[in-house]
Amino acid sequence: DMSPEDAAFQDRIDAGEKIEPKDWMPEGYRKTLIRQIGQHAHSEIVGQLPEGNWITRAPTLERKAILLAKVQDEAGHGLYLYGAAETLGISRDEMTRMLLDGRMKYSSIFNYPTLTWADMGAVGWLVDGAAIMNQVPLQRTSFGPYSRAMIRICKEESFHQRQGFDIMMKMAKGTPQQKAMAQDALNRFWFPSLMMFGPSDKDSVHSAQSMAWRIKMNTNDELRQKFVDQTVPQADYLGLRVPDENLKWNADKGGYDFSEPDWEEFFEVLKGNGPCNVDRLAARNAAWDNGAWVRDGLMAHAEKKRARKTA
Ligand code: FAQ
Repeated sequence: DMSPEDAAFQDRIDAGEKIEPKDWMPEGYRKTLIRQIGQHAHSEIVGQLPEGNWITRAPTLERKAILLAKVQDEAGHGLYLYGAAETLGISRDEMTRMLLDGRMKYSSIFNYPTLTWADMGAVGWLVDGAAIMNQVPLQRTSFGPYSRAMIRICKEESFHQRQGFDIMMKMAKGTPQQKAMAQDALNRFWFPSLMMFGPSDKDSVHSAQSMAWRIKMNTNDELRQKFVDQTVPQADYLGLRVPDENLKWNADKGGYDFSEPDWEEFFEVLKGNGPCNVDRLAARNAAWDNGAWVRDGLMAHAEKKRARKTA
Protein backbone atom coordinates (compact mmCIF):
# COMPACT_ATOMS: atom_id res chain seq x y z
CA ASP A 1 0.00 0.00 0.00
CA MET A 2 1.21 3.43 -0.93
CA SER A 3 1.40 6.43 1.38
CA PRO A 4 -0.53 9.51 0.15
CA GLU A 5 2.81 11.10 -0.85
CA ASP A 6 3.84 8.03 -2.82
CA ALA A 7 0.44 7.89 -4.54
CA ALA A 8 0.57 11.58 -5.48
CA PHE A 9 4.09 11.07 -6.81
CA GLN A 10 3.00 8.07 -8.90
CA ASP A 11 0.16 10.18 -10.32
CA ARG A 12 2.68 12.77 -11.50
CA ILE A 13 4.77 10.03 -13.14
CA ASP A 14 1.70 8.50 -14.79
CA ALA A 15 0.68 11.92 -16.13
CA GLY A 16 4.09 12.14 -17.84
CA GLU A 17 5.35 15.02 -15.69
CA LYS A 18 9.07 15.51 -15.25
CA ILE A 19 10.40 15.25 -11.70
CA GLU A 20 12.91 17.99 -10.86
CA PRO A 21 15.66 17.88 -8.18
CA LYS A 22 13.83 20.00 -5.59
CA ASP A 23 10.53 18.11 -5.90
CA TRP A 24 9.53 15.58 -3.24
CA MET A 25 10.41 12.04 -4.29
CA PRO A 26 10.35 8.61 -2.61
CA GLU A 27 13.71 7.55 -1.16
CA GLY A 28 13.69 4.47 -3.43
CA TYR A 29 13.30 6.65 -6.53
CA ARG A 30 16.26 8.79 -5.44
CA LYS A 31 18.41 5.76 -4.65
CA THR A 32 17.60 3.98 -7.90
CA LEU A 33 18.47 7.06 -9.92
CA ILE A 34 21.76 7.59 -8.07
CA ARG A 35 22.63 3.95 -8.77
CA GLN A 36 21.67 4.01 -12.44
CA ILE A 37 22.98 7.48 -13.36
CA GLY A 38 26.13 6.92 -11.28
CA GLN A 39 26.82 3.58 -12.98
CA HIS A 40 26.15 5.17 -16.32
CA ALA A 41 28.65 7.99 -15.55
CA HIS A 42 31.28 5.49 -14.38
CA SER A 43 30.75 3.51 -17.61
CA GLU A 44 31.58 6.59 -19.67
CA ILE A 45 34.76 7.20 -17.68
CA VAL A 46 35.97 3.57 -17.54
CA GLY A 47 34.79 3.26 -21.16
CA GLN A 48 37.58 5.64 -22.19
CA LEU A 49 40.19 3.01 -21.34
CA PRO A 50 39.64 0.35 -24.06
CA GLU A 51 39.71 2.99 -26.80
CA GLY A 52 42.37 5.14 -25.16
CA ASN A 53 44.54 2.05 -25.63
CA TRP A 54 44.53 2.69 -29.41
CA ILE A 55 44.95 6.47 -29.67
CA THR A 56 48.73 6.24 -30.00
CA ARG A 57 48.44 3.39 -32.53
CA ALA A 58 45.67 4.64 -34.85
CA PRO A 59 46.69 3.91 -38.46
CA THR A 60 46.47 7.50 -39.78
CA LEU A 61 46.52 11.04 -38.41
CA GLU A 62 42.86 11.44 -39.38
CA ARG A 63 41.81 8.26 -37.56
CA LYS A 64 43.79 9.40 -34.55
CA ALA A 65 42.08 12.80 -34.45
CA ILE A 66 38.64 11.19 -34.74
CA LEU A 67 39.33 8.64 -32.01
CA LEU A 68 40.75 11.31 -29.73
CA ALA A 69 37.59 13.39 -30.19
CA LYS A 70 35.36 10.39 -29.44
CA VAL A 71 37.21 9.52 -26.25
CA GLN A 72 37.02 13.18 -25.15
CA ASP A 73 33.25 13.11 -25.77
CA GLU A 74 33.01 10.18 -23.36
CA ALA A 75 34.69 12.23 -20.63
CA GLY A 76 32.11 14.95 -21.32
CA HIS A 77 29.24 12.44 -21.05
CA GLY A 78 30.61 11.28 -17.72
CA LEU A 79 30.64 14.87 -16.48
CA TYR A 80 27.02 15.64 -17.54
CA LEU A 81 25.92 12.42 -15.86
CA TYR A 82 27.83 13.07 -12.62
CA GLY A 83 26.23 16.54 -12.68
CA ALA A 84 22.75 15.01 -13.05
CA ALA A 85 23.40 12.56 -10.19
CA GLU A 86 24.71 15.37 -7.96
CA THR A 87 21.31 17.09 -8.12
CA LEU A 88 20.03 14.06 -6.13
CA GLY A 89 22.25 14.85 -3.15
CA ILE A 90 25.43 12.84 -3.66
CA SER A 91 28.80 14.35 -4.59
CA ARG A 92 30.97 13.33 -7.51
CA ASP A 93 33.80 12.63 -5.05
CA GLU A 94 31.60 10.18 -3.14
CA MET A 95 30.53 8.39 -6.34
CA THR A 96 34.16 8.23 -7.48
CA ARG A 97 35.22 6.67 -4.17
CA MET A 98 32.41 4.12 -4.52
CA LEU A 99 33.65 3.21 -8.01
CA LEU A 100 37.26 2.95 -6.87
CA ASP A 101 36.53 0.63 -3.93
CA GLY A 102 34.04 -1.52 -5.87
CA ARG A 103 30.80 -0.39 -4.18
CA MET A 104 29.44 0.91 -7.51
CA LYS A 105 29.44 -0.83 -10.89
CA TYR A 106 30.19 0.19 -14.46
CA SER A 107 29.10 -1.57 -17.65
CA SER A 108 30.35 -5.14 -18.05
CA ILE A 109 31.43 -4.44 -21.65
CA PHE A 110 34.46 -2.41 -20.60
CA ASN A 111 36.02 -5.44 -18.93
CA TYR A 112 36.90 -6.94 -22.32
CA PRO A 113 40.24 -6.14 -24.02
CA THR A 114 40.68 -4.27 -27.32
CA LEU A 115 43.27 -6.40 -29.13
CA THR A 116 43.41 -4.98 -32.68
CA TRP A 117 42.55 -1.82 -34.62
CA ALA A 118 39.39 -3.58 -35.88
CA ASP A 119 38.18 -3.57 -32.27
CA MET A 120 37.85 0.23 -32.54
CA GLY A 121 35.40 -0.42 -35.35
CA ALA A 122 33.52 -3.08 -33.39
CA VAL A 123 33.33 -0.92 -30.26
CA GLY A 124 31.92 2.06 -32.15
CA TRP A 125 29.52 -0.04 -34.21
CA LEU A 126 28.30 -2.49 -31.55
CA VAL A 127 28.99 -0.91 -28.15
CA ASP A 128 27.88 2.58 -29.11
CA GLY A 129 25.05 0.98 -31.11
CA ALA A 130 23.83 -0.82 -27.99
CA ALA A 131 24.33 2.32 -25.90
CA ILE A 132 22.12 4.35 -28.28
CA MET A 133 19.41 1.65 -28.35
CA ASN A 134 19.28 1.92 -24.55
CA GLN A 135 19.60 5.72 -24.35
CA VAL A 136 17.17 6.96 -26.99
CA PRO A 137 14.15 5.88 -24.88
CA LEU A 138 15.84 7.35 -21.78
CA GLN A 139 15.45 10.81 -23.34
CA ARG A 140 11.84 10.45 -22.10
CA THR A 141 12.78 9.22 -18.61
CA SER A 142 10.91 10.84 -15.71
CA PHE A 143 13.83 12.60 -13.99
CA GLY A 144 14.38 15.97 -15.72
CA PRO A 145 18.18 16.34 -15.44
CA TYR A 146 18.76 12.75 -16.63
CA SER A 147 16.42 13.08 -19.58
CA ARG A 148 18.04 16.37 -20.67
CA ALA A 149 21.54 14.86 -20.38
CA MET A 150 20.39 11.95 -22.58
CA ILE A 151 19.24 14.27 -25.38
CA ARG A 152 22.68 15.82 -25.67
CA ILE A 153 24.52 12.52 -25.26
CA CYS A 154 22.47 10.69 -27.91
CA LYS A 155 23.47 13.23 -30.57
CA GLU A 156 27.13 12.55 -29.93
CA GLU A 157 26.65 8.78 -29.66
CA SER A 158 25.22 8.58 -33.16
CA PHE A 159 28.39 10.20 -34.50
CA HIS A 160 30.39 7.64 -32.49
CA GLN A 161 28.47 4.75 -33.95
CA ARG A 162 28.95 5.97 -37.49
CA GLN A 163 32.69 6.36 -37.02
CA GLY A 164 32.81 2.74 -35.77
CA PHE A 165 30.80 1.48 -38.73
CA ASP A 166 33.09 3.44 -41.06
CA ILE A 167 36.15 1.65 -39.63
CA MET A 168 34.35 -1.70 -40.05
CA MET A 169 33.54 -0.84 -43.70
CA LYS A 170 37.18 -0.02 -44.45
CA MET A 171 38.35 -3.27 -42.83
CA ALA A 172 35.60 -5.53 -44.18
CA LYS A 173 36.08 -4.26 -47.74
CA GLY A 174 39.88 -4.25 -47.43
CA THR A 175 42.47 -7.00 -47.86
CA PRO A 176 41.60 -10.58 -46.80
CA GLN A 177 43.70 -10.03 -43.66
CA GLN A 178 41.77 -6.85 -42.80
CA LYS A 179 38.46 -8.60 -43.38
CA ALA A 180 39.58 -11.43 -41.08
CA MET A 181 40.43 -8.87 -38.38
CA ALA A 182 36.95 -7.32 -38.73
CA GLN A 183 35.33 -10.76 -38.45
CA ASP A 184 37.45 -11.61 -35.40
CA ALA A 185 36.44 -8.34 -33.70
CA LEU A 186 32.74 -9.08 -34.38
CA ASN A 187 33.21 -12.62 -33.02
CA ARG A 188 34.63 -11.32 -29.75
CA PHE A 189 32.30 -8.33 -29.23
CA TRP A 190 28.93 -9.78 -30.28
CA PHE A 191 27.86 -11.53 -27.07
CA PRO A 192 29.45 -9.02 -24.66
CA SER A 193 27.44 -6.31 -26.52
CA LEU A 194 24.21 -8.26 -25.98
CA MET A 195 25.07 -8.38 -22.26
CA MET A 196 25.08 -4.56 -22.07
CA PHE A 197 21.27 -4.61 -21.90
CA GLY A 198 21.39 -6.43 -18.56
CA PRO A 199 20.23 -9.88 -17.45
CA SER A 200 17.20 -11.54 -19.03
CA ASP A 201 13.90 -10.11 -17.80
CA LYS A 202 13.28 -12.98 -15.39
CA ASP A 203 16.55 -12.12 -13.57
CA SER A 204 16.21 -8.34 -13.73
CA VAL A 205 15.58 -7.34 -10.12
CA HIS A 206 15.01 -3.63 -10.77
CA SER A 207 13.00 -3.55 -14.00
CA ALA A 208 9.44 -3.68 -12.64
CA GLN A 209 9.82 -0.80 -10.15
CA SER A 210 12.06 1.23 -12.46
CA MET A 211 9.51 0.96 -15.27
CA ALA A 212 6.65 1.94 -12.97
CA TRP A 213 8.66 5.07 -12.09
CA ARG A 214 9.61 5.62 -15.76
CA ILE A 215 13.29 5.50 -14.81
CA LYS A 216 13.50 2.75 -17.41
CA MET A 217 11.21 2.80 -20.45
CA ASN A 218 11.72 -0.78 -21.74
CA THR A 219 12.69 -4.16 -20.39
CA ASN A 220 16.20 -5.50 -20.97
CA ASP A 221 14.99 -8.22 -23.38
CA GLU A 222 12.91 -5.76 -25.45
CA LEU A 223 15.94 -3.58 -26.13
CA ARG A 224 18.23 -6.57 -26.76
CA GLN A 225 15.78 -7.84 -29.41
CA LYS A 226 15.64 -4.41 -31.08
CA PHE A 227 19.43 -4.25 -31.12
CA VAL A 228 19.76 -7.67 -32.79
CA ASP A 229 17.10 -6.75 -35.38
CA GLN A 230 18.90 -3.53 -36.23
CA THR A 231 22.43 -4.95 -36.26
CA VAL A 232 22.13 -8.22 -38.23
CA PRO A 233 21.33 -6.47 -41.56
CA GLN A 234 24.32 -4.17 -40.94
CA ALA A 235 26.58 -7.24 -40.53
CA ASP A 236 25.13 -8.59 -43.81
CA TYR A 237 25.94 -5.31 -45.51
CA LEU A 238 29.52 -5.59 -44.26
CA GLY A 239 29.74 -9.17 -45.55
CA LEU A 240 30.47 -10.41 -42.01
CA ARG A 241 28.91 -13.31 -40.15
CA VAL A 242 27.24 -12.89 -36.76
CA PRO A 243 28.79 -15.64 -34.59
CA ASP A 244 25.53 -17.36 -33.67
CA GLU A 245 24.43 -20.70 -35.19
CA ASN A 246 20.86 -20.15 -33.96
CA LEU A 247 20.39 -16.77 -35.59
CA LYS A 248 17.30 -16.98 -37.79
CA TRP A 249 14.63 -14.61 -39.09
CA ASN A 250 11.29 -15.34 -37.44
CA ALA A 251 8.53 -13.99 -39.68
CA ASP A 252 5.81 -14.56 -37.06
CA LYS A 253 7.39 -12.27 -34.51
CA GLY A 254 8.93 -9.98 -37.13
CA GLY A 255 12.38 -10.29 -35.57
CA TYR A 256 15.36 -12.60 -35.29
CA ASP A 257 15.61 -15.62 -33.03
CA PHE A 258 19.07 -15.66 -31.47
CA SER A 259 21.15 -17.33 -28.76
CA GLU A 260 21.26 -15.85 -25.29
CA PRO A 261 24.69 -14.72 -24.11
CA ASP A 262 26.47 -16.93 -21.57
CA TRP A 263 24.85 -15.55 -18.42
CA GLU A 264 27.29 -17.34 -16.17
CA GLU A 265 30.10 -15.35 -17.81
CA PHE A 266 28.06 -12.15 -17.38
CA PHE A 267 27.61 -12.66 -13.62
CA GLU A 268 31.32 -13.54 -13.26
CA VAL A 269 32.25 -10.26 -14.98
CA LEU A 270 29.88 -8.40 -12.59
CA LYS A 271 31.64 -10.05 -9.65
CA GLY A 272 34.98 -8.67 -10.85
CA ASN A 273 36.25 -11.77 -12.65
CA GLY A 274 36.20 -10.57 -16.27
CA PRO A 275 39.40 -10.41 -18.36
CA CYS A 276 40.13 -6.73 -17.56
CA ASN A 277 38.29 -5.87 -14.30
CA VAL A 278 41.49 -5.70 -12.25
CA ASP A 279 43.30 -3.57 -14.87
CA ARG A 280 40.41 -1.14 -15.29
CA LEU A 281 40.04 -0.46 -11.57
CA ALA A 282 43.82 -0.22 -11.16
CA ALA A 283 43.95 2.38 -13.97
CA ARG A 284 41.17 4.47 -12.36
CA ASN A 285 42.75 4.20 -8.91
CA ALA A 286 46.13 5.28 -10.32
CA ALA A 287 44.51 8.27 -12.06
CA TRP A 288 42.85 9.29 -8.78
CA ASP A 289 46.06 8.91 -6.74
CA ASN A 290 48.22 10.66 -9.34
CA GLY A 291 45.77 13.57 -9.42
CA ALA A 292 45.89 14.11 -5.65
CA TRP A 293 48.48 16.90 -5.93
CA VAL A 294 46.17 18.86 -8.27
CA ARG A 295 43.21 18.57 -5.87
CA ASP A 296 45.44 19.46 -2.89
CA GLY A 297 46.88 22.45 -4.77
CA LEU A 298 43.43 23.77 -5.68
CA MET A 299 42.20 23.39 -2.08
CA ALA A 300 45.30 25.14 -0.70
CA HIS A 301 44.83 27.99 -3.17
CA ALA A 302 41.13 28.37 -2.28
CA GLU A 303 42.06 28.36 1.42
CA LYS A 304 44.68 31.08 0.91
CA LYS A 305 42.22 33.27 -1.01
CA ARG A 306 39.61 32.86 1.71
CA ALA A 307 42.14 33.75 4.43
CA ARG A 308 43.22 36.86 2.48
CA LYS A 309 39.60 38.00 2.10
CA THR A 310 38.78 37.66 5.81
CA ALA A 311 42.08 39.29 6.93
N1 FAQ B 1 26.99 -4.26 -16.65
O1 FAQ B 1 17.85 -5.36 -12.43
P1 FAQ B 1 18.77 -5.10 -13.56
C1 FAQ B 1 28.29 3.71 -22.45
C2 FAQ B 1 23.51 -5.01 -12.95
S1 FAQ B 1 26.90 2.72 -22.47
C3 FAQ B 1 27.15 -4.18 -15.32
O2 FAQ B 1 18.29 -5.41 -14.94
P2 FAQ B 1 18.79 -2.25 -14.11
C4 FAQ B 1 28.62 4.54 -23.68
C5 FAQ B 1 22.56 -3.96 -12.42
O3 FAQ B 1 23.24 -2.77 -12.14
C6 FAQ B 1 26.94 1.70 -21.00
N2 FAQ B 1 26.11 -4.36 -14.45
O4 FAQ B 1 19.34 -3.60 -13.46
C7 FAQ B 1 29.99 4.27 -24.18
C8 FAQ B 1 22.03 -4.64 -11.19
O5 FAQ B 1 23.02 -4.64 -10.14
P3 FAQ B 1 22.92 -3.65 -8.84
C9 FAQ B 1 26.29 2.34 -19.81
C10 FAQ B 1 24.90 -4.62 -14.98
O6 FAQ B 1 19.62 -1.13 -13.58
C11 FAQ B 1 30.17 3.56 -25.36
C12 FAQ B 1 21.93 -6.09 -11.64
O7 FAQ B 1 22.85 -6.23 -12.71
N3 FAQ B 1 24.89 2.57 -20.02
O8 FAQ B 1 28.91 3.71 -21.47
C13 FAQ B 1 24.68 -4.71 -16.36
O9 FAQ B 1 17.34 -2.14 -13.97
C14 FAQ B 1 31.46 3.30 -25.85
C15 FAQ B 1 20.53 -6.49 -12.05
O10 FAQ B 1 20.15 -5.91 -13.32
C16 FAQ B 1 24.01 2.68 -18.98
O11 FAQ B 1 24.39 2.57 -17.84
C17 FAQ B 1 25.79 -4.53 -17.21
N4 FAQ B 1 25.68 -4.61 -18.55
O12 FAQ B 1 19.10 -2.42 -15.69
C18 FAQ B 1 31.13 4.73 -23.49
C19 FAQ B 1 22.58 2.95 -19.37
N5 FAQ B 1 23.37 -4.98 -16.56
O13 FAQ B 1 23.04 -2.25 -9.35
C20 FAQ B 1 32.42 4.45 -23.97
C21 FAQ B 1 21.67 3.21 -18.18
C22 FAQ B 1 22.80 -5.09 -15.35
O14 FAQ B 1 21.61 -3.90 -8.19
C23 FAQ B 1 32.58 3.73 -25.16
N6 FAQ B 1 21.41 2.04 -17.41
N7 FAQ B 1 23.72 -4.89 -14.39
O15 FAQ B 1 24.11 -4.04 -8.00
C24 FAQ B 1 20.37 1.17 -17.65
O16 FAQ B 1 19.60 1.34 -18.57
C25 FAQ B 1 20.19 0.02 -16.69
O17 FAQ B 1 20.91 0.29 -15.52
C26 FAQ B 1 20.61 -1.37 -17.27
C27 FAQ B 1 20.41 -2.44 -16.18
C28 FAQ B 1 19.73 -1.71 -18.46
C29 FAQ B 1 22.08 -1.37 -17.69
